[in-house]
Amino acid sequence: MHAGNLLAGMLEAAGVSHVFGQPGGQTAALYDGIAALAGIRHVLVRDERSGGYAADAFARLTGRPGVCDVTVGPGTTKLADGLVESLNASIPVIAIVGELPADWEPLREKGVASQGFDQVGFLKSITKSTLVVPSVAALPDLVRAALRIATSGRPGPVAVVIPHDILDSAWDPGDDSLDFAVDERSSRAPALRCVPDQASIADAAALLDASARPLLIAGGGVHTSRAWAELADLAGLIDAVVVTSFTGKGAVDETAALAGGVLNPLGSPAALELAREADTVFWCGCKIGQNTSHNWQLPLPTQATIQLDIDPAELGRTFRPSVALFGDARATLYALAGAVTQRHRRAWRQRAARAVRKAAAARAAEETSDSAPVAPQRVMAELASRLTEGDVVVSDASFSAGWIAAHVPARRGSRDFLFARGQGGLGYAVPAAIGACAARPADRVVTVSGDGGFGYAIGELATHAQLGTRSTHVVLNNGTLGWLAMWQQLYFDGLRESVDLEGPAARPSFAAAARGLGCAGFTVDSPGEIADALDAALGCDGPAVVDIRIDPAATPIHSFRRRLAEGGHYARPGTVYQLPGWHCSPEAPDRH
Ligand SMILES: Cc1ncc(C[n+]2csc(CCOP(=O)(O)OP(=O)(O)O)c2C)c(N)n1
Repeated sequence: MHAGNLLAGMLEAAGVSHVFGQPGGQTAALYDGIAALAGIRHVLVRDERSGGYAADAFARLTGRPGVCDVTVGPGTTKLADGLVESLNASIPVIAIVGELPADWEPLREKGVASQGFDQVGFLKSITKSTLVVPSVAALPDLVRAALRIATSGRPGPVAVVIPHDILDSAWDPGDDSLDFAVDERSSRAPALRCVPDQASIADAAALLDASARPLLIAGGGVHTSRAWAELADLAGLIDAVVVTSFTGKGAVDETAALAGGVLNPLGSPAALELAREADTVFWCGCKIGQNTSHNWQLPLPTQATIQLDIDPAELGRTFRPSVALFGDARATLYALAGAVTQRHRRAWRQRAARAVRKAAAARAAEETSDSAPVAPQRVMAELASRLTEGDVVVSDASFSAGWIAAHVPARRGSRDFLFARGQGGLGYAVPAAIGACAARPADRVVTVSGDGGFGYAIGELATHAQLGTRSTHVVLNNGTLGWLAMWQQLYFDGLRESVDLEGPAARPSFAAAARGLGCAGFTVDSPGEIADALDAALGCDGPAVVDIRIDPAATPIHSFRRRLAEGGHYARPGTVYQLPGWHCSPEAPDRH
C-alpha cells in the first residue's frame, strides 16, 4: 500500500464518485489507488483544462466537491482555466496536483527537473487555498482541510499539491496513528448554514413590507444553498418579481407568474424594465457583477436595497445596501418568510405580467422564423420544446448564453443550466458536459456553443464517445467569432480582422469531425431541417453533434441589435472605462 491508496480511500469515503484528469508519472499512485476501489472511478479527459471544467460542472450539479487531477507543470498550467472559473463562480473543486520530489527544490527552476516551475505560487493566485503535502503523516489532515475549505463559507477550488516521493511512499493501513476518516459535513456545500442576526432580519422584513414594487435578483448562491423552495415561498408571499443572473438561472421556475427572466445585457428586456421600476431590490446570493448590474447602473440610487451574501466581504462592494444580510440563502430566506407581513401587490403583479407578456410576444416572431440562414432563436425554441424536466443545458461563453437565457425557460426551481460566467472562457460547454453526464447519468445533457468556442474542445468529443454519454452538442455555426466581429464593426469603424473562421477553400464540418471522433453528426442548413436533426440527435443513445448554419447577423446583445439597426458605425465607448461610482441606498425605515 502507498499514499495513493490512502488518498483514493479518503476521497471515496468523502463520497467522491468521479475524478477527472490526465495522468503523469507523478500521479500514477493515485490512479493505482482509484483502480483498487469500487466506489470511485477515474475519467480520462484529453486536456487538463477539460478536467477542471468537468469537475466544476459536477460540483454545480451535485453540491459535492468536483475532483480533478493533473501532473506537475504543464498539467497545472492547463488546469488554470478551470480553477479560475470555479474560483470566480464560487464552486467547490479539489484539484490533486502532482509535484516534483520534495528534495528536488534546487532543480525546479527553468525546468531543469523536467516539468518544474513555481506551480505553488501560480496556484495560490487562482485557488481559494493551495495546500502542499509535506509528508504521508500530514496527508489525511490536508485532505480533510481541502474538503472543509472547498465547501465552507463561500465555496471555491482548493489545490492539494503532493510531491512525487510522498505520493509513492509506503503507507501501512494498519498504522493506527493515521486517522483517515472524513467529516461528512464537509463532503457537500454548504458545509454549515448561518443566519443573520434577528435585528437585520427584522430590518429586511420591514423594508419588504414597506415596498410597493419588490424585486428579487437571484444568483448562483441560491443554487449552492439549494434555496429554490424558500425563494419561491418568499416571493409568493410578498408578490415579488424574481429575476436571475445567468448563473442563477433556474433559481425559480421561469414559466411562473412573477418570473421576469435573466437580467443581463444579453437577457430579457422584461427583467431590465422591472429591475428599473422596482422600489426595493433584494440581491440574493448574487455578486453585483458587471453584467447582471448592467455596468453597475443597477441598483438605482433611489432604490432601497437588501443584499444577502454568505461572504461578508461582498456586502457593500459596489453600493451601501439599505440592509446587509450575512448568511446562507436558504436559512435566511426561510427566516424572512416568517418575518414579513403577507401582503399582495396587485398593481405590481399586473405590471410584471404585462412586461413578461410583451417580451414573450417579441420573442415569438423570432422563434417561429422561417428565414434562411437559420435564426438561432428558432433553434432554441425547437430545442426548448424537446427538453423535459431534469435535462441539463450547458452554455458556452458566447452569444449562446444569451440565446439560451432568453429562449430556453427553466421549468422548475433547480440547477439545470450551467453558464461559464465565472471567467467567461470559450470552450467550457463540451468538457463541462462530461462532468454533467457523470453527475446526472439518468438525464440528458445538451450543450450549445458557437463555432469558435466549439473548436476549443472538439477533442473531448472522443471522451464523450468513449464514455457513451447521452449528450447532444448544438453548434450555432455562423462562420465567425460573432461577438468580436460585431464589436469590431461597431466600435472600430467597420473593421473585420481575424474574426472569420472559414474561407472560400475551408469550411469546417463539425458533423463530419464528430463522426470521425465516434459521435453521431448532423448538419442543418435550413429551418425545415432543425426538427429532424434535433430529434435524431436527442434520440441517440450516445453523444451527437448538430452543426447548424445560422444567420451571422443575429445577436442577443440588445445594444448591438439597436446599433446595427441604426446603421452600425460607432465611436469607441469611452464611458466603459469609468469607475461605476459607489452610492448609498436609502436608509431602511425605522422599525420602532
Ligand atoms: C478563451 C477566450 N478567448 C477569447 C474570448 C473573447 N470572446 C468572447 S466571445 C468571442 C467570440 C466567440 O465566437 P463563437 O464561439 O463562434 O460564438 P459567437 O460569438 O459567434 O456566438 C470571443 C473571442 C473569450 N471569452 N474567451
